[in-house]
Amino acid sequence: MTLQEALCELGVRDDTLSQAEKMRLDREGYVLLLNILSAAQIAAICRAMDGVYAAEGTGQKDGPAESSYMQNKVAGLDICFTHPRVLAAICRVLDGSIKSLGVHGRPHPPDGEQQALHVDYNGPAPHAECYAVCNSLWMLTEFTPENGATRVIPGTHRSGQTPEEALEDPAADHPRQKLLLGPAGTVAVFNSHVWHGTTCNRSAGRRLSLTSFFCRRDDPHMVFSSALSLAAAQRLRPAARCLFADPEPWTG
Ligand SMILES: O=C(O)CCC(=O)C(=O)O
Repeated sequence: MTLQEALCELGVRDDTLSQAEKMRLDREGYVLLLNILSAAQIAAICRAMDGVYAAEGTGQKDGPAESSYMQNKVAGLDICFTHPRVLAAICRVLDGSIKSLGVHGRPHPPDGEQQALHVDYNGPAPHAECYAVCNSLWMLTEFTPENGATRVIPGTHRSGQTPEEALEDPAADHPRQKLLLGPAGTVAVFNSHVWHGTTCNRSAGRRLSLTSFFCRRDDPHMVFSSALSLAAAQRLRPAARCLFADPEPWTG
């Protein structure tokens, strides 16, 4: 099955995103997609992820901040790399040449830190609007100004610079930063060359989210084995499996 056939089977069409959404992604580097998950889907995803977090100590004192490749640890997250609206947005940024790099969860607990502004790429800065990476941030609780919503600096995917190159202190607040805010069930798709990062969680509750990350299918800086384990590959239908590209299964 070709990638184009897979995307078509998963429901991605030229008009899956509105013109305004496409323009926002192009110019600002991000777009908010509302009502992607229902309350029942959110509850099921949170239950599955909490089992992994409890086993790994993710988000707990001295535990890791993030749990990686969660599609290999639990079933039930497949919507995060197969939803047509999200895939259409990823395809817009990566010119339709996409490869899933898996699903990663971040419980961002109370007092969770403000990350330094960063991009999700180690290769050279993009030029001629040819981008290598694109992320989708799935809000599993409401994202508010108090609970550590992700900040982005609009338009910086076109700056040709990383925050480390351009800023004296990438961890500091930035005068042009915008917060990605929305109710649970919202997905923010952002060009991963946009400068971004979590803000500090000053609320009493966890800010639950996951990221479903993609790269350009043939990017030379993102070449490693598939992000999909053999067991997960067997669970998926061919169109979903095709998004992961590599025949070699994930080895951890
Ligand atoms: O969870 C967030 O707010 C953003 C996470 C992020 O930027 C990252 O882990 O690279």
